[in-house]
Amino acid sequence: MLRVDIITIFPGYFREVLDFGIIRRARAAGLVDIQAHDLRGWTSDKHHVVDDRPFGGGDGMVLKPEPIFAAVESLVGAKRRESIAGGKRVVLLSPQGKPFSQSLAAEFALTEQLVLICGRYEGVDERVADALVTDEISIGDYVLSGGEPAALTVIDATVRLLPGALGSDTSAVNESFSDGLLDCPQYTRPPEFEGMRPPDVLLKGNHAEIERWRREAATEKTRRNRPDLLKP
Ligand code: 9D3
Repeated sequence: MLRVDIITIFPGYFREVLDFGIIRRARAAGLVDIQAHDLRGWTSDKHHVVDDRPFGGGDGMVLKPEPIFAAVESLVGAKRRESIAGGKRVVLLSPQGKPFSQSLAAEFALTEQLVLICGRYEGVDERVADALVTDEISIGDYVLSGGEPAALTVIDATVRLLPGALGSDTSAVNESFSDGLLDCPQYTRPPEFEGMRPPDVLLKGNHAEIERWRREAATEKTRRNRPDLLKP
C-alpha cells in the first residue's frame, strides 16, 4: 500500500477532494492511505509560527525550516536526504522545481511512501530543498497561491497508476503521453446534434478504416495543440 503524507498549513483543503472518483475507490480498496498534516503541529512556540521575514529583506514571508524538518523526521524517520530509505520520496512542491511528468508519476506509483511539502507565502527556506527533499517539483509555468493544488495534481496522477486503481474497462496503457500523441477525438450518441455530425467513418464499422482515421486525427490534434510533442 502506498502511503501519502501531505505537509500543509491548510489540511482542510484536501478533505473533500480526496473523496471522489478514482482516489476514493483506491482508498476504499486499501491501495493508498492519504493523510494531510497541519505543519503548525510541528511548531513549539505558543503561537505556532511557521513563517518569518526573509533574510536580506523583501516582501512576503518565508516558511521556516524547523517545523518542516521536524515534520519530515517524524513522518519518514530521517532528517537528511541521504538518510531517506530507498522507496520513499520527499517532494517539495515549488515554482522553482523540475517539471512534473507522467514518468515521474509512474516512479511515484512504485514507492512505499510519498511526502508532499506544500509551500505558501513567498517561498520555503532553501535549506529544505538543499538538504531534505529528494524531488523539487513544479506542475507548470503559471503562478499558484500555494503548493496545495500542485500536491493534489501529483496525488491524482500517481494514484490512478496504482495496480487495481482503474476499473477493468479502463487501462493506463495506450494513453496520451504514453505513446507521445494526444488522444484522438471521441463521439457518442446522438449521431446528429444541432446540425453537427461525427465523421462518417466512425458510424460505419470498418475497423481498419477507423484505426487509420484515429491515428490521423490524433496526429492532427497534436500538431495543432501541442506541436512540441512532434518535434524530434
Ligand atoms: C515565482 C513566484 N515567486 C516569486 C515572487 C513567488 C511565489 C509565487 C507562488 C512563491 C510561491 C508561490 C506558490 N506556488 C507554489 O507553491 C507552487 C507552484 C506554482 O506556483 N506553479 C507551478 N507549480 C507549483 S508547485 C508549488
